[in-house]
Amino acid sequence: SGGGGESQGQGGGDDAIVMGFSQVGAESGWRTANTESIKQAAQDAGIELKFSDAQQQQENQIQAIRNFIQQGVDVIAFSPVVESGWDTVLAEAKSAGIPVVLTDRAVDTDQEDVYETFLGSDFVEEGRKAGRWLVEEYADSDDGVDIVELQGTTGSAPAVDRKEGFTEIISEHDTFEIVASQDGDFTRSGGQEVMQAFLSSHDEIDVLYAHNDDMALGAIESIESAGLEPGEDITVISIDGIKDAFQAMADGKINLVVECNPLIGPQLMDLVEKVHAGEDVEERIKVEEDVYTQDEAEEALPNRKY
Ligand code: GYE
Repeated sequence: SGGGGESQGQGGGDDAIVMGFSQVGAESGWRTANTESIKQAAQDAGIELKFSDAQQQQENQIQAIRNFIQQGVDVIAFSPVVESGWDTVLAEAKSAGIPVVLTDRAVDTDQEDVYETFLGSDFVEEGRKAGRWLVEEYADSDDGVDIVELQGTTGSAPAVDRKEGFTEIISEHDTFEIVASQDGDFTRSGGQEVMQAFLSSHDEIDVLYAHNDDMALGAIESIESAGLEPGEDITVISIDGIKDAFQAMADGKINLVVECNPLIGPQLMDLVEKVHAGEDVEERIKVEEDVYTQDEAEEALPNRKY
C-alpha cells in the first residue's frame, strides 16, 4: 500500500509504517554514525526499516528506490550520493503515490513537488565557517597562504557546497590561494593518496582544507610520512567532528573542525510519521552545528557522541 494509510507504527506491529531508506555507503565515520542513528531511531519509533547500502554508487541507489516502490513501502527516504540525475526515479515514486524525504544531501532538480522535505546541514555555511576561521588565523600574515583542498565525492552536495562557502570567504582576501584541489571521495585512503600527490608536486603547502575528517586523517598520515608535522607545518582544517578528529585535534594534528551532525535519526522518524499522516512539513530543515579549535578539543572529547 502506498502513502496515506492509517498506521501509527507503535511497537512495530502489523500496522507499522514501512520506510525504505537508501544510504550512500559506509565511506566515513560520519556515515557510520548516521546509519546507526537512523536504525536506532526507526526501532525506537516502531517504524519498520528496509535499509539498503549503495556503496557510493548512484545506480545502486536508483535500483534500491525502484525496489522500494515495487514493494509498496509507505515512505521512501534517501541520502543522494550526488546531486543530479534523480528526476526519473523521483517521478516514479510520485506516480506510485509514495512520499519521499531527503536526508543529509540535497538533489538538483527543476521538477516541483517530487519530495516532501529535505533534512540536512547547511554545507555552504560549513565551508564559510572554515574560511572565516582561516582568515582570522592568518590575519597578521602578509605572505601568501597556499591552500590544498581535498574535495568530497565529485558532484555530491557537500563537496560542491563546502567548496563554494570556503571560496566565497577566502576570495575576499588576496593572501589566500587554492593551489591544488582534488577528489578524495570522503575516504581515509582517498585523503591519504591525494595528499601524497599534493606533497610531491607542491613545495610550500601552508594549509590543508579537507571536506571531511576521514580525508584529513588519511592526509595526516601522508604529511607525517613526508617528515612534516600536521597542525604545525601545515594547518589542517576539516569538517564533521568525529571522535578520531577530536583526538587528532587534542594531539595538535588538526587545527579546526567544523561540526556536521550525523545524528539525525530521531528527527527523520518524526518527519516520516508526519509525512505519512499527511501533515504539512517545512520544505527545508537545517541541523544546528558548531566550530571547535584545539584548545576546546580535549574538554569536548568525552562528550562527543560520534
Ligand atoms: O561530511 C562525510 C560523508 O554527506 C554530510 O558525507 C555528509 C558527508 C560527510 O561521507 O564524512
